[in-house]
Amino acid sequence: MSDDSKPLVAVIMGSKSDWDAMRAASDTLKEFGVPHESRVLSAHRTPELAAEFSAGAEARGLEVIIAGAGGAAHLAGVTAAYTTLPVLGVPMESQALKGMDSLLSTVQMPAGVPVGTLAIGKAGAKNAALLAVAILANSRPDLRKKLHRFRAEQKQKIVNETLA
Ligand code: RP5
Repeated sequence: MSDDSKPLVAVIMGSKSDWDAMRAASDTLKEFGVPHESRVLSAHRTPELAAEFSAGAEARGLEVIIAGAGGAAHLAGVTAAYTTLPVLGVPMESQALKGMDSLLSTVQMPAGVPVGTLAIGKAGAKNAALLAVAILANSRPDLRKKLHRFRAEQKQKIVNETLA
């Protein structure tokens, strides 16, 4: 699986100002060699584009969508409204409320249209990518192997930790 083949995952975000955190999702997908695309799409500022993108995602071959947004964060919910692909929401850390607004807006989807919500900010972005890899790995043994290796290396780093 190479990075430049047809994207399996889309990383979308409400504003370019989200990229600092959302880059962690893209970087992690890159590490796993998962072809993906990253772009800005806003539920508020470009509602038609967001709808068009989400409605066409499955036909384009995408399998998972990661959506980061902050404040009154509707992007993940709106995306999920237009597709049955798994949508992973990442609440951005907002200035006013430190991301509590984003978290509640993203996580509290009424029953019927799910959004899998991750932690606020960079940790959530990275975990969204790892979860996307885990979803893809259900039908891709090479990715499952990479996930096992990732966990083993992570464990080894902790085991090797020394405190001065
Ligand atoms: C949301 O508004 C974006 O996801 C971003 O987190 C927040 C602020 O956007 P900017 O004003 O920085 O463009 O739509």
